[in-house]
Amino acid sequence: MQASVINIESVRNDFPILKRKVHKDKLLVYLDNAATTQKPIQVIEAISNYYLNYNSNIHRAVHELAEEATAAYETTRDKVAKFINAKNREEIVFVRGTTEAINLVAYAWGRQNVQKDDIIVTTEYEHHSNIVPWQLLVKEKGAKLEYIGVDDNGELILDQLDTYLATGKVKLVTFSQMSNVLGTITKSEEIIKKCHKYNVRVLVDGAQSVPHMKVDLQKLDCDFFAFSAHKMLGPTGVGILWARKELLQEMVPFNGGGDMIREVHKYETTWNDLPYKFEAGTPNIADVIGFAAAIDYLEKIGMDKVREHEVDITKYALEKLSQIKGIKIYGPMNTEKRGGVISFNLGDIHPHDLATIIDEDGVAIRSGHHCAQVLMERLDVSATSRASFYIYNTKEEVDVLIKSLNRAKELFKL
Ligand code: C6P
Repeated sequence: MQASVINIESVRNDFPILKRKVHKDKLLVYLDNAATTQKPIQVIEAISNYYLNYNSNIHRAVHELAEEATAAYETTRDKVAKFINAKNREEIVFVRGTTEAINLVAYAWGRQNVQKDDIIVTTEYEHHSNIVPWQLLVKEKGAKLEYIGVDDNGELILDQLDTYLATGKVKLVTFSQMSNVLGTITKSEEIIKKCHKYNVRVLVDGAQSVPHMKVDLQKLDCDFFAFSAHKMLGPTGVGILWARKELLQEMVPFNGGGDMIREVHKYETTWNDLPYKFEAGTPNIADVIGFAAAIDYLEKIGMDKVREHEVDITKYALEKLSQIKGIKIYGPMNTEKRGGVISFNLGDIHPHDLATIIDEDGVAIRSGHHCAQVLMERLDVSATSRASFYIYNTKEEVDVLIKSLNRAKELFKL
């Protein structure tokens, strides 16, 4: 195995699924990490330990099991706050994922703050979850949705933001800190500074950034931030909405029910403290507890090393992929500007056909529109193939990908 800043051999041993064979005898080469990552044994055990030993509802009963479950659940909140350097633990709201976090803001903040003719600005490289909630909101309010365009290098055309801000009508600017298709890392701090000069709120979609690089929310200085546990070794069904305390205090609840109330009377209810005001009903206790083990795992490696490893493997993959005749790679080629997500098309082979062929060799990639159809329109394609890396991937696995792509080329006589 080629050298890396991460002890890959030891890391891979923590992921039972990586020993799995697919199509009878092909060792799994998992390159679909932008969709969801695999889970280390530590995360799997944290979840089963909860169910085996202290399964209980939280924030309600006083028995020992309930106390243990509540403590473990709240420990995850502290770990998340530290991981992203949030100022206050009350600003960390557990939700189901990035999608729910953005919908929560569009509903609870957007419906209170966005009026007719106001503008929400998003970008052409957003995931559908950072487009559709805003479309719903602007339709309801008679407001407008505008897009920052993407240039031919896969980067945002930031001059367009200046034009929108100059109208004085922008209420919110939102963007992904890393594109899930192009891998482009957004110039987030620059955008946020500009927006704040105009007193415009900013929501950052961190679904593809938090798993892969150090994110410091106090430095970033945005107003809302969303990400998902399952893209960073954690379980599915857990996500985080972070928002400034003052904003969460002003916002109306998203869901009504248990745990989010202080007092309920026949016709009036008062709200619980933050963050519980936004966590109605029995939450996903087991998976929130499992998420803490994922954070511990990443912190033990160190996010700087996670990034360094991915830059190294991405550089290698870009070099090797570029040598394949007929390939078109999307997004910046400079690894300082991008993360470990590489979208490409090979001749006129449909991405689904390509993905099916290389799956026969054990290589799992994603093909399709990647929930980014606005970007597909911009790129003038209906779909792409996408390989995406994480801490356990190796250059040898990139070699398997390349070999498999060459086999597909031969099959299609390209
Ligand atoms: N992207 C992908 O294969 P959820 O599904 O709520 O955990 O995350 C949604 C989401 C939001 N923003 C970005 C930038 C994302 O990449 C995703 C999820 C996956 O690219 C699944 S579609």
